[in-house]
Amino acid sequence: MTTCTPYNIFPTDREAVIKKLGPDNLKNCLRRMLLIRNFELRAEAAYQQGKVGGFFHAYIGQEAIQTAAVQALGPDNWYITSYRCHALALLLGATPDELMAELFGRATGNAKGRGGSMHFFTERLLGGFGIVTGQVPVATGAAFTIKYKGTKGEVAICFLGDGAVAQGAFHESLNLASLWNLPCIYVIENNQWGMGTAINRAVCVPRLAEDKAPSYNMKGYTFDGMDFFNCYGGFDHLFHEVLETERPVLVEVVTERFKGHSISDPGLYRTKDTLKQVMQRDPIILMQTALIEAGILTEEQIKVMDKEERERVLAALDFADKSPWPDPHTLEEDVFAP
Ligand SMILES: Cc1ncc(C[n+]2csc(CCOP(=O)(O)OP(=O)(O)O)c2C)c(N)n1
Repeated sequence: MTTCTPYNIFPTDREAVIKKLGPDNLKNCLRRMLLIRNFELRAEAAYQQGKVGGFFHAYIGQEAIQTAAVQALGPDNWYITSYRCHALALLLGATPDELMAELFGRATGNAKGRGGSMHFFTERLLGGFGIVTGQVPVATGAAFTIKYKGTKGEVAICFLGDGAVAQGAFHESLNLASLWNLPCIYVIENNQWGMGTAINRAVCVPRLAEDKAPSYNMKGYTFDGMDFFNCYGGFDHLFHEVLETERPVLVEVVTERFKGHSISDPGLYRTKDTLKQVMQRDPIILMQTALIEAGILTEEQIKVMDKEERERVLAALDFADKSPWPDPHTLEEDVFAP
C-alpha cells in the first residue's frame, strides 16, 4: 500500500549559500550548467544528422544536481554514475572536444571512440555504466578502498536512477556499506521515470531515501533537484557528515527529465501539458533568476555567458567532425578479456 507521506526536503537558506559560495563560484556553476545544456542540445542535433550512433541519454532538466554535488565535494573523490553521464564527465574536467569526439566515434574521443555516450570517464569518474545499478557495487568498492587505505578527506559518491533502487545489487551494496561503515553517498536522482514506467508503479514506497534508508540503518535525505541552492546546501552538509561519521547516507533528489528516456523515446507516456508544467521549474532558469535577483549577474551578462558556452560546443563539433576514425589495426588494443 502506498501512502501520501510528504517529503521532508532538506532545509537550506539560499542567502547563506550565496554568501558561502560568493559571486565567482556561483557564476562558474551557472556557466557549467550552460555548458552541459548546450553540449547536449548540440550533440542531440548531431545525432539527428546521423553523426552520432548508439545510445544517447540526455541529462537535460537535471543539471543542478551534479553541478551542485561537484561544487560541494570538490573533484578529489570517487564519482560514478549511470549511462546518463555527459554532465558528470564535463563537471569533472573532460573537455567538450574529447566528449563530442567520443560521441562521433573518433580516435580522439574520451574512450578512443570505443565507448560512446554511456561510457565517459575521467581520472575520478569511474565511468558511466550501461547496466542499471551496475555502478552501485562499484561505488561501494571505491568507498571500501578509501576506508581500507585509511585515506582522509575523501568519499565515494554514486548517482543512480529511481529505477535502480528495486534491483538486488542496490540492496546488497547498501547493506554492506552500512555494515562496514563505508564513506559512500548514494544519490538517487528521481526523474520520475524508468524508461516509460512511472516510479510509483515500480517501487513500493513513496519516498525513496526517507522510507528506505532506515532499513539499512542509514540516514535518508531528500533534496529539490530543480533548486541548485537546495542541492548545494544538502551536498555540502552530507559531505561533512560522511567525513565525520564515516557512515554511508542515502539521498533522493527529486527532479524530472525534460527529454525522453533516450533519444529514440518519443515520451508518449507523459502528456505535453505535464511536461510543460515540469519545465516551468527549469533549474537553469531558476538559477539565472536567483543570480539576477542577488545582483550577481545581469540578463545581458548571462546571454554573453550562454553564447560563449555555445561557441565552445560548436568548436567541439568541428573538432569531432575533423577527427580521424580509429585505425582498424587497433581493434584488439585495450581489450582485457580473450
Ligand atoms: C540490469 C538492466 N536491466 C535493464 C536495463 C534496460 N534499461 C536501461 S535504462 C532502464 C531504466 C532505468 O531507469 P532509472 O534507473 O530510473 O534511470 P534514468 O534512465 O531515469 O536515469 C532500463 C530498464 C539495463 N540497462 N540494465
